[in-house]
Amino acid sequence: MALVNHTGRAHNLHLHGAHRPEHDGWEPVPPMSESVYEIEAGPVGVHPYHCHLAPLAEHVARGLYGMLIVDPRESGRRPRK
Ligand SMILES: [Cu+2]
Repeated sequence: MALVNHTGRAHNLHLHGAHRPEHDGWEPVPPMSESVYEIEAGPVGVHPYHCHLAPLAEHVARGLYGMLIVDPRESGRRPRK
């Protein structure tokens, strides 16, 4: 997954999940640049991510967060009732 920073401030994409430390998203991505995070989809579940630069609450309040949902490969996600 890639973070393309078209803003005038540095951001990053800190991942909460299983991945190699060098792709943990702590490094700032300067304005008008991008960073690619190499991660594997797993384990099954919900993996939040967010910008982790100060002031963190401001970055998150402006919507710099999200989640990856990893479904089981064989069975997929059960239909909602
Ligand atoms: Cu940010």
